[in-house]
Amino acid sequence: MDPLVITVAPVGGELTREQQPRLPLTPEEIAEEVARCREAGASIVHLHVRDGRGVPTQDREPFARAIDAIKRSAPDVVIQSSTGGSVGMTEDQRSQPLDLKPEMATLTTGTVNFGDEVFENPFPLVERFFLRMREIDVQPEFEVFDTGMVETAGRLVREHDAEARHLHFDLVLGVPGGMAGTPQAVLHMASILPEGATWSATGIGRTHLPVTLIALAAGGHVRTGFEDTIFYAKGRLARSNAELIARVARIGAEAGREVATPDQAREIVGITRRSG
Ligand code: KMH
Ligand code: ZN
Repeated sequence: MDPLVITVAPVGGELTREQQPRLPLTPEEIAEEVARCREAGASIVHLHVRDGRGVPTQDREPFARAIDAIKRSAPDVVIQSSTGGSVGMTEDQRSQPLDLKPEMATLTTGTVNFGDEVFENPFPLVERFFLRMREIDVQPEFEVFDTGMVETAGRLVREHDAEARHLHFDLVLGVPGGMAGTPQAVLHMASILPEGATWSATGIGRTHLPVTLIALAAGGHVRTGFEDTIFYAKGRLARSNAELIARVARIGAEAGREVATPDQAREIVGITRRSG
């Protein structure tokens, strides 16, 4: 099996300090947290940022400030900017981080109920994001919440990607409204991915540990962090994102999956082999 790529999602697009008092908000706080996560075994950071009041934003400037700070605190980490943003943001808002040409960016390939709200991703929007990423050479991580989104990723590749570049997916399971965060769901999703694709998985909330464990055992990679779970165990808030990363790294090591370096992660997810 490949070394284990651990992605940290330290901020999220919806979470508040009221829910998780250790949530990093400023560029400096985010960068310091990413450095601790890098130390603990993370090789990719899935990045959301906040404005000066701590409100989620997709604006270019706060993204640039956070990325500059991360490049100082954890220079080798892979930065994966969110294009999902927060529920309700417009396409123009969501696409701004792409102006900074990150190495990688998320691409959710369908609409999903998101608790009481709707995370809207109609096909024309998804297609525009995909084409823009290909044009500026940003590797997409297909962020899929159900099987239909895998089908849509396949359609994008069939219609627009004659060169057959490497595909990487993140299975986001356990969102209220999306697919369940069960071992069976992880294995089913992994079984329908296009041939040769790599994948990571995360379970939201109480589904986090089962999804993590099955992904590790099945040869997938893992995402963790406050965006996905604010708890370390039932009733006990995580002390930091790094605490969550360290647990995955420990379990991975016991299971024969040493953590990947950022350069190994680049290779595995297709950043450095994206033309071949
Ligand atoms: N905040 C969610 C609505 C992404 O980053 O690309 C969307 C999200 C996905 O977090
Ligand atoms: Zn996100």
